[in-house]
Amino acid sequence: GDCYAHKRVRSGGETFPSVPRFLSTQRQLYERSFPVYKQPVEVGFFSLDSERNFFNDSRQLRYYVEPGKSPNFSLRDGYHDRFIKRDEGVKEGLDHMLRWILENRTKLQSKNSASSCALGVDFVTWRGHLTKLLTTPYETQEGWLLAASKFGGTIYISEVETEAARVNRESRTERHKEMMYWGYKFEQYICADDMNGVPDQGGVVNTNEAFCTVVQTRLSDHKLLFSGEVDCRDKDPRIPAPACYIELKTSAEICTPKQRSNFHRYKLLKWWAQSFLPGVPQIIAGFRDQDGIVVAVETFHISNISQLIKNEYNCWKPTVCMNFCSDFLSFVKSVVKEDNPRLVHLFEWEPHRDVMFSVHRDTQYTFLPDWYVNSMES
Ligand code: 0WD
Ligand code: CA
Repeated sequence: GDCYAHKRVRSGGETFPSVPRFLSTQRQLYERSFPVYKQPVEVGFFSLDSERNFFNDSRQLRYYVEPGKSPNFSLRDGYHDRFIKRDEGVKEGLDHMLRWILENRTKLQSKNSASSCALGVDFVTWRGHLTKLLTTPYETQEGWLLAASKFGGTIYISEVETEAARVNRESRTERHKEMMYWGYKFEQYICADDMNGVPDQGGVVNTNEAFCTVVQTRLSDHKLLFSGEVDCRDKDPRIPAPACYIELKTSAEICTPKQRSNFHRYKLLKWWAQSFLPGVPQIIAGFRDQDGIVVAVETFHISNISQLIKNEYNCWKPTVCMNFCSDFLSFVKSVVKEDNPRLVHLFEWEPHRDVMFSVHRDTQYTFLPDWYVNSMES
């Protein structure tokens, strides 16, 4: 037979010495040993207030207050009268992270002084973008667009909303809009503003407010600097970040074996990927019924999740997620060679397809702002 046709390749289209033009997302190609992933180190944090103003401090960090096993929280409470929603039409790109980098530049540079590039890292991005990469080999519904620019030796990666995502966002049902509020309301039932405080369950939910950790780590030979939003921390001040952080989630209550299987196969994949990346060790999940009443609260330890799912037939594997992400970042490095903040390589992926890219010089895709470029160059 023709063995060549059966040979699986991760990336292709190459005619030496030019670069590959695409990257496969087929799971089998990434089933090898787990890549090096260094323990993430928190190098800083920042806060966004109720008007989305940036502060180079932890003023928005909240403290976890244990809710009890079956607390009967109503997640619908306050949706109509005590809810201020962030304007999702405003695309902030990497701006808050870039602001943090500018204000903490000397700290970063002295930490990474042995390196050739200005910041001493290969990639700067949001944690959420990396989560999408980790789950790509298993994603069958939503594609993504990631813009990449190289500047000062570092590649910045910023998401571009797909057409499909924009259509979805603009056509949400009233029920869906309300359910999006439920996750934030759950946070309010469980978080206090002060170490010795109690949750203010009658207060306003404002989704402009955020506390973000900035971590540095390495995946294979890729040095990463990324930021992610953190819901709250353990009250014990002796636990260092990011080990003290706690991710909060809500999910529909599980009543049937089928629902349990779907939860393991799809939801736990996303939860694992998101928290594993910054080294957040646990998730507190509120399971709610159709009417938005929390009927059970459960803790998931990130380090146990891969054991939990091992009984599912044909389930996701952490090693596939991490190896795909590592190979994608290698692919980006091989493609994005020119150091130019106005040049964008747009990486594009649709389910059941390969990752592809296109090149855009000085277009609407350029995302590194002049205030950042000018300040870094001076
Ligand atoms: O411009 C963009 N395309 C994005 C900007 C996409 C995603 C996030 N952001 C920004 C925002 O400034 C936000 O403050 O990143 C911050 C959060 O970043 P992340 O931690 O990297 O994002 P992700 O892990 O996807 O989400 C963490 C939490 C979510 O919690 P749940 O439990 O639902 O995963 O951040 C919130 C949400 O509460 N969140 C967002 N907040 C603001 N803008 C966004 C968003 N686009 N997406 C999720
Ligand atoms: Ca959350």
